[in-house]
Amino acid sequence: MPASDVPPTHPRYLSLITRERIVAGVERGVTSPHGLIAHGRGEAFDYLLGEATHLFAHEAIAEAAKVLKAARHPVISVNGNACALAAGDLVALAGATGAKLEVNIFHTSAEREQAIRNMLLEAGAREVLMPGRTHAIQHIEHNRKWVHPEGILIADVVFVPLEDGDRCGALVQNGKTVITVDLNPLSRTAKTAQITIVDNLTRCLPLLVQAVQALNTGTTDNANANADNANANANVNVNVNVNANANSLPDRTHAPLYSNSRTLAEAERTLRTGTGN
Ligand code: PTJ
Repeated sequence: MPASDVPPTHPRYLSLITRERIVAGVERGVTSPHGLIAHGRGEAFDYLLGEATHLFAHEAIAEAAKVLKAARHPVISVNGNACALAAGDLVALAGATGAKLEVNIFHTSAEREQAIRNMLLEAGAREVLMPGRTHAIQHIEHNRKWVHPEGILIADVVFVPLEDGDRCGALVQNGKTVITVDLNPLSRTAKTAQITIVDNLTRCLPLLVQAVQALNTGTTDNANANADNANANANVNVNVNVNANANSLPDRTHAPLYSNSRTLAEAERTLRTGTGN
């Protein structure tokens, strides 16, 4: 595919460039053709959410960072869409959390599993676990049941962006704490995971890495202290700049304890009332 000739000044530049990453993923054998459809669905929800990282997503990101940091054996489960969109950030998250990266795909293909592994290695991963065909989690029938014995099989926390509902439910039934990223707050995955970040993977992943790094270095309070207190009210929908950095993260000092059902309710209300834009 020719390099993009979309100028950065195009009003839909980010969206179009992201779309090209998914197309390139298909051409490279990383992403399933079905992934194009999944991406389009994500785009539609993102459009309705104003293509912004809302306060409910920031709260889920902060909770995810804490849970990943406290995990004994965290694993990042990578599929074809996540890899094409964010290989570098997934590797960075593995580095920050000490989590293992494991390939796990819905649409069965040994070649694509290998292509995903290669792309993660190119992005700097030191180790990428493959699902194999010897160990499986329970409560699921299709290809996604296969796991690595040193990865998802023994994981206590699994970060799995763009998951399908069946496997998310199976992971939970297998005793895992599941953190997902899904722009659709109505999906079965969103409702089944313990933590759902309703945001675009490309926006929230750098923020999640940053949140974990802040926990690692003990700078979380400083980041929050610099934040705009007006954003702290969890009952108000706040659009946070797409390129938010540590100094623009909202202050959650007085936010109530994390609740995934509240996150989903706020995301759904934002969608239905059109207040995302
Ligand atoms: O590589 P494979 O074979 O594992 O296939 C991966 C896909 C994503 C194709 C597969 O898991 C699938 O079909 O997923 P679903 O059931 O379509 O769910 C994808 C969910 O992710 C949908 O709810 C989309 O709204 C959401 N989504 C799509 N793109 C993004 C997203 N959420 C966050 N960020 C995105 N960029």
